[in-house]
Amino acid sequence: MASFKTQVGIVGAGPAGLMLSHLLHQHGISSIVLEAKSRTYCEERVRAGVLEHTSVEMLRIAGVAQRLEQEGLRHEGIELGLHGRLHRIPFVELTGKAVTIYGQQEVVKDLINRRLSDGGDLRFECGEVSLHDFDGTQPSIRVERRGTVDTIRCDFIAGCDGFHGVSRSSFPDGALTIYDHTYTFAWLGILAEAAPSREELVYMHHARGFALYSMRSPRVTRLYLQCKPNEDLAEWSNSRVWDELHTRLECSDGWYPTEGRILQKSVTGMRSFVAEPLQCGRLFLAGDAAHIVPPTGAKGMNLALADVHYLAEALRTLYSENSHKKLDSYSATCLRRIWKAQRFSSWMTSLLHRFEDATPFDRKRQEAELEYVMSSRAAATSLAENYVGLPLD
Ligand code: FAS
Ligand code: PHB
Repeated sequence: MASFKTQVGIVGAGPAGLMLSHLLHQHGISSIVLEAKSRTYCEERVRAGVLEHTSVEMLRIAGVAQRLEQEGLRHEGIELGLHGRLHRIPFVELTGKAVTIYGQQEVVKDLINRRLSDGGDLRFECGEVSLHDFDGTQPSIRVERRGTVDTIRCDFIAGCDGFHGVSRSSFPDGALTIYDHTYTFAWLGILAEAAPSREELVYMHHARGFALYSMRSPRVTRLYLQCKPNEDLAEWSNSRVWDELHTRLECSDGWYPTEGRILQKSVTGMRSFVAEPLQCGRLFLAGDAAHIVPPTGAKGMNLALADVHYLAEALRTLYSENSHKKLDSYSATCLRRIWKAQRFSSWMTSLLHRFEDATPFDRKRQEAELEYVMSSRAAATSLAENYVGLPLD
């Protein structure tokens, strides 16, 4: 039974928890990060791949963008597709900003390396975590592992433990208002050892379902197919996956994705979820612990980074200026950005996916909306400014 003291106890070593710990360190604020999984697991978990302009700026200013700037792929636009016809959305021309393709696990690796080289206290495979007294003035985190219980006394707790974590479920009954929508489809995603054969991402609307062509590096591509939520991967041989991708992504210019060895195959559910408020006493939620967006808008990781940008700034002003102003408005500030990202992500999802229960009128209306976005500079600019990331206010 050991007892530790720190200013901020952080649960979860995903992009949110690690970036928060780093930003706090830069402000001279101590933290301990508790992570249930091993370091290797966190560094190898394949998730998001698109960094907004806003996130790249944040990582650059925080001094953790060296490898990102060397290995990240700068993309100045995306392509939307309908009936095999592609239309490019030129981000830089429309907004002056671009996005960067850089795997989430690479961001996690960079942050872990930096925290450890700065002497950060990261505890992987930490054991069973429980949160206490965050409605009082001396919150604590109990960590039970192999029969021993450690206690971490802290001023604040940051719940950065994702959707299935312990933090949100620690809120008292009735303290949270939940907004939730689960889609009737999912994404079958693959990672393939195939050099990208197209410069930019392709978002394709197809009668058989949505398909996305993305990438991770000059040697690895990432592709997604709309599928059933309970899709059985055993029914998807590698050749069936490539055939379906070929069918949905074949373009009128004759392009279709280059095949390669499939390194990873998974099905990811689609939901839109927000828990309000993001604060209960001295417990603050950030990232997937408070909100989930469907990945069509590539907002997941970016929202998590934005939350901790605000939380770190709020904690800095408290500790250095003894001002509670930003901490008291943390939840409201994040929720303004979260709901804009929810709107954009569900709009992109409804624009590009096949809805089984759609009427013929719905289908025509959906195609007309996609045609409009593919032909109107105003509509393309709206998509572009949301995709590259709205400014942090
Ligand atoms: P994370 O989930 O990344 O991190 C939370 C951490 O807390 C994890 O390491 C977890 O092990 C730890 N933890 C959980 N419970 C704990 C406990 N009780 N004690 C200690 N630690 C605990 N977004 C996209 O834009 N594109 C994508 O393609 C994409 N794919 C995704 C695929 C999947 C399967 C998932 C789940 C999400 C995906 N996302 C994608 C969204 C993703 O990028 C998230 O938004 C992002 O990981 C959020 O980061 P965090 O909030 O840090 O949460
Ligand atoms: C990805 O590369 O994993 C990716 C890209 C764009 C999305 C979602 C996922 O909208």
